[in-house]
Amino acid sequence: MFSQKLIQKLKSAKSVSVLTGAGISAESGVPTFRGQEGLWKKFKPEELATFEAFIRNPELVWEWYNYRRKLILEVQPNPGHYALVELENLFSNFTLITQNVDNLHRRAGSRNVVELHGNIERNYCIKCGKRYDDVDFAIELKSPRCDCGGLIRPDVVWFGELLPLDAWEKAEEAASSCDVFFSIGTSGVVYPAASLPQIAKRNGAYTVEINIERTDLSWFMDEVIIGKSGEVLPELVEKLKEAFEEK
Ligand code: BV8
Ligand code: ZN
Repeated sequence: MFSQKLIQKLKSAKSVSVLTGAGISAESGVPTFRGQEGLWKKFKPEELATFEAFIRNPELVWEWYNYRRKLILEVQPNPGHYALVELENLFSNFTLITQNVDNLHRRAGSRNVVELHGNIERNYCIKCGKRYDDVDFAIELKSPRCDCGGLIRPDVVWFGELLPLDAWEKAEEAASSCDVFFSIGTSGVVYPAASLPQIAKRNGAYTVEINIERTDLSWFMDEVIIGKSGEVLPELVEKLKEAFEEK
């Protein structure tokens, strides 16, 4: 399943960066955005994941995030998340960049995590900035109103909003300076996150895609591995550990 070239590249790699999307959480039971059972099937992104939609109907958008928060609290990280924790331990310079807002990488034990699109377990008041980061409290809230009367919003990046600058800078730096770049479980539709594999490629990284199907990014990747991340990643880690043991 893995080319000798990939194993060699990883054996000699000083720095490895990974971009994940909703696909890595699919085997935990979290619906992806654009898949068959996708989150966007019932709704349209512009109807929910935008500031305008929130201002127009705060309760509806808040309810949608609470539906997702409840779902996320009931699921567990899957072998794909845990394999990335092991991969992080094999390299001195490892950056995990995620588009996911489900906090599953941190729950699995990943340490150097760059959350490009925020984190659904965090919230803040758009008027006074007060934080509401207790996810149980958030789930109890029917209407997202702060003590100051302002609206409380999820700490995620909506369409049309800028990504957190420090997160984007870390992600861009990690993509442009790594020897091997993995794009895992993302359809490569949402920008600027989807430009990271190209940035890595342009800067000389060996680029690898792991997905259950080809995507908009596949055509320029050095290697495309078709398979479930929860199965492919643990196997890759095993192969890599064997390769590291060989003299
Ligand atoms: C911005 C947080 C700049 C909220 C999200 C026209 C062309 C190009 C770009 C644009 C355009 N019009 C607008 C834009 C910009 C827009 C964008 O890219 N739109 C797209 C839809 C065209 N981007 C933005 O607005 C970004 N901001 O550009 O600001 C700006 C701003 C102001 C002024 C000037 C400039 C902000 C984007 C962030 C949006 N927020 N999420 C929330 O989650 O509620 S995006 C949302 O989609 C999630 O974060 C998600 O992670 C992300 C990407 O989706 P994927 O993760 O890839 O998930 P998807 O379901 O699509 O795919 C899953 C994949 O997994 C599939 O390939 C599937 O095959 C695979 N899979 C399934 N199972 C498995 C698997 N793989 C492996 N194993 C399995 N078991
Ligand atoms: Zn407030």
